[in-house]
Amino acid sequence: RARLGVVRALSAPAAAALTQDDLKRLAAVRAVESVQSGMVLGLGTGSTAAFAVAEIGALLASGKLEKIVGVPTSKRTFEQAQSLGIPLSMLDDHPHIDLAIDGADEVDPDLNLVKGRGGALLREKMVEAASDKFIVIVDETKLVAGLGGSGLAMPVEVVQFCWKYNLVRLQELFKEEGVEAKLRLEGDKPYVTDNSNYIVDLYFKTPIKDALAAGMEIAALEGVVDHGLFLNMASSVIIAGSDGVSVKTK
Ligand code: ABF
Repeated sequence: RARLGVVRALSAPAAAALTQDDLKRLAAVRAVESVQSGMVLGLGTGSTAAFAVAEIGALLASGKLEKIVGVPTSKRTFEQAQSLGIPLSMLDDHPHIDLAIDGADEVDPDLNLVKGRGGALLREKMVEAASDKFIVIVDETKLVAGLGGSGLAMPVEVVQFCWKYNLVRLQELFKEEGVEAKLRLEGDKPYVTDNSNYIVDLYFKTPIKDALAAGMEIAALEGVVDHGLFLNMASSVIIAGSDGVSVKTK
């Protein structure tokens, strides 16, 4: 089980007045305290990660940080970071990343994650797997007792070719659990990832019993590119909630 680290409590009335965005920003700013000049940084995707990218941009602009190189996990993040003047690169040129900071959709008590509801799971997993340290930043709504337990999507990125075939195979894989598989849409068209793939969202009715086995079975299907189970990857999780900011470390 993860260890609960430093807790920096906010006073109750102050915390109660905070919006969800305030909590995301608090977690993001706390994570950026670990950034040091000269680092190669994995830049996450999503509304929480965007606060971290903004903070890194502000610290660079003020001269408090120098010589940072960012490796973005999506085209969206690339555009945000570029607009803030953060020097950018790719894994091809910087295959070793010092620290990645990113959000998550679900965090279980062992710091395993569901990610990818924002559609960027493949690049996130590649960049975060290449990182010495991966700090996850969430507000307290992302905490679950078991992955898949929120009733929301667990995404699987699949090639476009015969996507329906894979959707059916994914559904059959979890037939006993009664999982529903749906092609992710954007308007009335399939959602297309930055890597020109589709996403099949899996909806579990109960938490996934064995996430490691589930991840391996999903990944073994030909035509599956990757899935949103990020197991044993997070070094620590920063959680902002009404009681303050807490850090859970492996
Ligand atoms: C990324 O953005 C994803 O892995 C996850 O799907 C999503 C979380 O978004 P938000 O921070 O907006 O809740 O971190």
